[in-house]
Formats: sequence, C-alpha cells, structure tokens
Amino acid sequence: MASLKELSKRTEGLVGGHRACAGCAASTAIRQILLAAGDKPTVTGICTGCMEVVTTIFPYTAWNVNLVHNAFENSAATVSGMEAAYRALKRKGKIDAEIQFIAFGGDGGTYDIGLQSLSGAIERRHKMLYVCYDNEAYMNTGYQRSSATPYCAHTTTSPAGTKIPGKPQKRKDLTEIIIAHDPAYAAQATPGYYMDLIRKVEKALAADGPSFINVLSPCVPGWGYPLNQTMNISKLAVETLFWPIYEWQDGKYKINMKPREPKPLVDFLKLQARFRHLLKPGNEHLLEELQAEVNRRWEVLLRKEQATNG
Ligand SMILES: Cc1ncc(C[n+]2csc(CCOP(=O)(O)OP(=O)(O)O)c2C)c(N)n1
Repeated sequence: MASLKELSKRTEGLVGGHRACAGCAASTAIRQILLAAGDKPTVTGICTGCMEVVTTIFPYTAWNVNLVHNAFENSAATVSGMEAAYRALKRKGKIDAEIQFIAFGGDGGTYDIGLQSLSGAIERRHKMLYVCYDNEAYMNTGYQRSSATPYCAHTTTSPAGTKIPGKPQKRKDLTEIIIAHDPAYAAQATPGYYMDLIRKVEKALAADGPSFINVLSPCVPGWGYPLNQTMNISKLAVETLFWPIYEWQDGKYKINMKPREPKPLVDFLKLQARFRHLLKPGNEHLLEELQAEVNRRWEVLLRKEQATNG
C-alpha cells in the first residue's frame, strides 16, 4: 500500500480551482481516490451531481485525468462501455497501455436513478471501480431526500415538523445490494479514515472484475454543521456505528474498525442541523429508535463477519 509520503509525490487527479463548498468531503474523497489510483492511465466518468457541477464549469475542468460527463442515470453504463471498447482494442492489438476505469456518482445517481445501470455493469463483470460519494441527499439541486437519506433527517422534501419527523423512511442499504451481485470487491469507507479509503481503492482497482466503494461524504450546507467539522463528523459516523467501514471479497466480510466502546449515536447527530429537532423534548423516542436501528445493523454485520470467516 502506498505510504503518505509516496502519495504526496504523485500527480493530483483532482486539482484546485474547482468550486466545491469549503469543507466538502466529496471533493476530498475524489482527490484521495485519484491519488490512490496512482500514475497509471485512468479514465473516469461522473454523473450529474455536485461533484460534476463544481468541477467542470465550462470552459474549465479540475480533472487531471480523462473524464466523461454522463447524464444523471448512466455513469456505470458509460464507463462500462468504455471498458468494453478498451478490451476490444486490446484484443485487436491496437492498444497496449494498462488503463483503469473509475465511475463516480452521488447517492441520487447511484442509490436511486442510476441503480439499474450500476447493477447491469456489475452483472456484465466489467473491470471497473464504481465509487458512490454518498452525501445522503440530492444536494446540488437543493437538499432533497434520496433513498440514502437516513430516517428522521430534515431535507427540503422531508421537512421535520408536526406532520413528519424528517424523512419517514429508513435508508436503503446499497452496499449490501451491491454485495448481493457478487462483485470482485465491495467496501464502505469515508474520507475521515483516509488511509483505509486509499487501501480500499488499491484493492478495488487490483480486483479482477467489478468493484464498488460507498464513501460517506458529509456535506456542510446539507447536513448543517460548521465547516471545520467535516473530518470529525466522518470519524464520528464510524465511531458511533452509524457508518461501519468494512469490506467484502470472495464471500467474506471484514469490519475495518470496531470501536472498543462505540460512542452514542447522539454524538454524531447533535452536530448537524438536519437532526436538530431530535434533541427537542418529546422526541426522545425517535432518538431511541435511531439508536436501536444502528445497533441492529451493527449486530447483523458482526454476525455476517463471523459467519463468513468461521
Ligand atoms: C433524469 C434526471 N432527473 C433529474 C435531474 C436533475 N438533477 C440533476 S443532479 C440531481 C441531484 C443529484 O443528487 P446526487 O446524485 O445525490 O448528487 P449530489 O448533488 O448530492 O452530489 C438532480 C435531481 C437530471 N439531471 N436528470
């Protein structure tokens, strides 16, 4: 695995001058991911979403690697098509470079509208990495809820008030949906644990087939926290068991960080305006429900790890 020193000497794949918000975790994650990809030729695609909008304002680009802009729904389809064309050219002897392929999408473009193209790309077994930067809502269009938005989060289309306590439904577990496709590699990560993310990207790109990394990416305006808290919140998501970082390969689960004493979920929630209503008197039962759900999912994950490594 590349050391920090080695990484610092590599050519940046995402450079300065883009217009992401101060404190944006997704732009940090993409930068880390492209550094991890190394200096091998890399072809990327990204669907409509914050990261595409802020990095490719015509006539500029912040991408130092080849990038195709896709519609909202087809990052996986486009990049898998390029990978197929590359394999054909290689077979015909017209190209001999070793090229790696990475598709990016936000949670709206991945959990929701691009799910079919991602599912198809994995089923066809293209050798490509798909990264979902999951900021848990449709952020660039005005903070609307997505199927990645957690239960009780306030968004502009699930406003917390007297009618609903924020989003009334639970979050979709996309990582497990992808694992059910039997990919070559799948993982959850967050830029707060950056060396873990880097190691996962290296593993995913080395895997012989489709790979997937779901990266929790805190969003300053959408989640409503002070912009110097991004990495702290990324870590708290893991330390409170809200976002376990784990990986899956060859049928085996591995949890990469098991807090000895998990912090209470409220430590993660209380820093964010989207959960502020949960701290008001009368909403204790919602906090309990959220904590119980996090505990339940953690127990299931622990059992999966035990069952597949026994
Ligand atoms: C088929 C289609 N529907 C809706 C839109 C409008 N649209 C563009 S980006 C976006 C939300 C993207 O959300 P997400 O993928 O979560 O990325 P984020 O903005 O949070 O980075 C929407 C609704 C579109 N471009 N195409």
